[in-house]
Amino acid sequence: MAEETVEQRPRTKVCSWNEWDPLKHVIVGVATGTMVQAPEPAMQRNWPQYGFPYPTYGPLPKEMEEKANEQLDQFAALLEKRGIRVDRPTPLDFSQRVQTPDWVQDSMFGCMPPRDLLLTVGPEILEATMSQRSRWFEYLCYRPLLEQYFKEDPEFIWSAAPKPRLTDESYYSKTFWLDFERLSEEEQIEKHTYRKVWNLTEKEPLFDAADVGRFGKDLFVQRSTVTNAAGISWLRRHFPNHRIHEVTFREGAPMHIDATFVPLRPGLALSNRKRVSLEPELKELFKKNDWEIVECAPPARDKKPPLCYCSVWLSMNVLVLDPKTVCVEASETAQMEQLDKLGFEVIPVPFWDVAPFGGGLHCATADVYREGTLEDYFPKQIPGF
Ligand code: DAV
Repeated sequence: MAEETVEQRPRTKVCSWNEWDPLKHVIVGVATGTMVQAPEPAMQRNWPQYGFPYPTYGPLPKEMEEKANEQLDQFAALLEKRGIRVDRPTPLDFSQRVQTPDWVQDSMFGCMPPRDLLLTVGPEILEATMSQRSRWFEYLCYRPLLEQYFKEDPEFIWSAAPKPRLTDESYYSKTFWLDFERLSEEEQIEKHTYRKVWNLTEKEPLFDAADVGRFGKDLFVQRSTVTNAAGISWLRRHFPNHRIHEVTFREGAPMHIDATFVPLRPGLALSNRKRVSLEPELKELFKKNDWEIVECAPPARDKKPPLCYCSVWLSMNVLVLDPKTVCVEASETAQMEQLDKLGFEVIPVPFWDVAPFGGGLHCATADVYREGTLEDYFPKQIPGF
């Protein structure tokens, strides 16, 4: 019998410094078993029009799940056909009740959006803290892959941010989202976005990986409903060789930067036409370093689909395969045209059936390997930003 050793033949390389270098290896999520989450201090779902009034919870309908998995499988096959290695997570039984010494939570969530959880920075994959109890154990879905990469790539740095306690002290209110829903978007922005405070307290560092936009040496991290100031402070100390820029956009309930501010290639980023940056320094920094920021095209939809917590701006949640090639959701014709005019080969990918399971093409993926090196794309900095 072959002896098991820690270090085996290096079949795998983990490395990715930005969102645009040539993609060679990626994780694509799986929709199976995804839940409308049971209520918890971090989240209260209330979708009476779709059969899930607060506080009910349960799996998303099977026929929706089948359609989503079909689109995910087709997307994975498309990437493989282009020579990109694709791995898939292992779903757990997300309907199970989970607990830690501090709390009991009646359901988990799912593993469609690996981007939320896995932050790849160079040879490192960092498991984010997450901020919802229903997503506390989600990292387990990715452990079979991370264990394999650890064996196959002797240079892979595998790390996890401190697991948060997520006691009631991490939240201002147990009914935050029920109350928040009653505010108009202008009230949400006035009361919360301008103050950069939603339901997360600063008790402990909390962040989702998808609030980080990777531009080489510069990481742009969004303060959001799932990422607090302590989370950003933790990231700053964890990546001392990077420059971490905290950013906020004019939007009621920000969650994840990848439908708001998205790099396309060196010198070019796509910004949400509605969600304006609240830090003038962001624009200044880009201008100073000869980066162009273009406003995204109008989305194809004016309403999000049933049971979907993401917005219509998934239209700009694109996956860049290399600086000349980009995957865009197939019905987002205006977005496709705009990227075509900007010089990209645009690959249309049908993906809206995946949205209720946690996002678009960027959310549904996590980089393992992009060819390329760490570069400084913003040598002229703005003091204090
Ligand atoms: O703006 O709808 C989408 C990203 C979810 N991972 C939004 C957030």
